[in-house]
Amino acid sequence: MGCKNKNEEKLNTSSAYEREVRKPNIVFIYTDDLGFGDISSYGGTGVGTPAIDGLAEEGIAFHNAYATAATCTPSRYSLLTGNYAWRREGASVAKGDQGLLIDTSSTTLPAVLRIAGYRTGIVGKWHLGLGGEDGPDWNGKIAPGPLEIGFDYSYLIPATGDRVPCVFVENHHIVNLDPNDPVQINYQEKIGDWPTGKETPELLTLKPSQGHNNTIVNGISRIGYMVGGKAALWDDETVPMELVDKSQKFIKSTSGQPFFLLLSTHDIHVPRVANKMFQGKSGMGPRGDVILQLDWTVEQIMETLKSQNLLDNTIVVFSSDNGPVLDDGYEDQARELIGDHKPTGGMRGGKYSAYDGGTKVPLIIRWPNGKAKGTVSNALFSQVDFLRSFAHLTRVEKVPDDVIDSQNRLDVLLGDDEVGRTSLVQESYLGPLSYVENSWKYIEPLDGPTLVPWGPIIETGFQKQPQLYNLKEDPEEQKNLAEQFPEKVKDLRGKLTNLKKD
Ligand code: NG6
Ligand code: CA
Repeated sequence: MGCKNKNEEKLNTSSAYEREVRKPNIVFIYTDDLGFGDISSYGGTGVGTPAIDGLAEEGIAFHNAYATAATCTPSRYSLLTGNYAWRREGASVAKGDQGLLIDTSSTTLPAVLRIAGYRTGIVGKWHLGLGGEDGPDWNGKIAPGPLEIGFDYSYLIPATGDRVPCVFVENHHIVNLDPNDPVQINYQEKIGDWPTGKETPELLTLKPSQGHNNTIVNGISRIGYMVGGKAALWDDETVPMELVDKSQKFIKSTSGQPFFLLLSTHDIHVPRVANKMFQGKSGMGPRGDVILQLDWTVEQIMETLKSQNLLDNTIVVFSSDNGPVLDDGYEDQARELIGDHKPTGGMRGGKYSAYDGGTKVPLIIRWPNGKAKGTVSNALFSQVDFLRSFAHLTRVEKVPDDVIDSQNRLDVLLGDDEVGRTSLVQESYLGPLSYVENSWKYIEPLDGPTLVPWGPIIETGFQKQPQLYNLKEDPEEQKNLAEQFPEKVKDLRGKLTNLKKD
């Protein structure tokens, strides 16, 4: 038998495959605060997630994939721009009236896919700011936003579910806004006469545990003050149904042109308010119930693709923007009812943290035609790489130079390269950056609180001394080897410093 060079064989396989599924549709389901250990196929024990597990059975489950940051805004910034968000001043957790954080002249993932001929849409959580420097004009044309950075269609939760305004924005306008009842928003002080959680806690159906005591909308007090726009308010219990409905409409309106849909779920972020279908069904309280609800979302999307005969030419990606958190500001018993379930899968830290629990997230890709079906990949991958990888997949030859951090890792995504990146950076919420190279991880020394100060009981990663862990031998980051390997510390610190200069 003729002996083919292994690399050649690999190349042949991928290119034949790529030719076959050239310009597949891409449905990217980006969840919020879902931990590595929250889904059954990643070892979660608390809640069954059959639809998500089904994706893993039909695709590749990545066990060494990272969001770039331990909070939402910077992770999403990286996914869309192909750059680390710490390069952009102010790209930390965005306020609800923040102006657009992505420069409209920058290269973005949707813009690249549009060049490749795709119709591009985003449905769900945005949290990257809207409008110019002064923020959005809520009652007029809300721009710039997704439509100015490469999306053809958008249906947004403007910031987060726990930040005002609690309204959907479709393309440039608030949905169902009555011009006689304009929306007013203030993040500094109370405006209008709508009750607040601080003044009238007796009106609340869900009580805050930290912050979240400003304007009450639907019995839940939020971050920020709001008045007006009554007819436009969303109903927390049907937000996922609304997002599924808009996603289905986007998918169904395809006319043969390939499409990219970013479905950015509100689940499982706070406030965790499950629809009646899921209330009390998980036995783990609202946090478990909204995991079931998230699984339902995935099921609905897969059924839609199936009924539209699109499964054979659509890539489905499933991931999360940062690690998990239990008490994130509302008394929803997440901590009390967690039982043996381990949302981080046993990793140290969680949302906000410099430890791996903050950024190592589930990532599943289902390719059409059963490519690498049912496999697990341990290749090192960062979500910042989607931009160049999908550019390569869709034959966009020249990605402009403003995309600094993204690498073409299509072979990893296809399951053909089991090594992946050699290094990546993780951004914690309050300060330290970490630099991972192969199995080493360096966390820069910084002075600050060792626990997230407002109450989620998560280690931040702050330590005055440098930290060095061997992730292969010590994935729980328990044994700081910095003193034992000073040269390694010096080497990784130097590399991180150099990267910051790029
Ligand atoms: C924090 C909020 C938290 C959440 C987070 C952003 C408080 C006490 N905590 O400031 O509830 O909204 O910001 O989460 O206000 S993220 O997933 O969108 O990054
Ligand atoms: Ca998040």
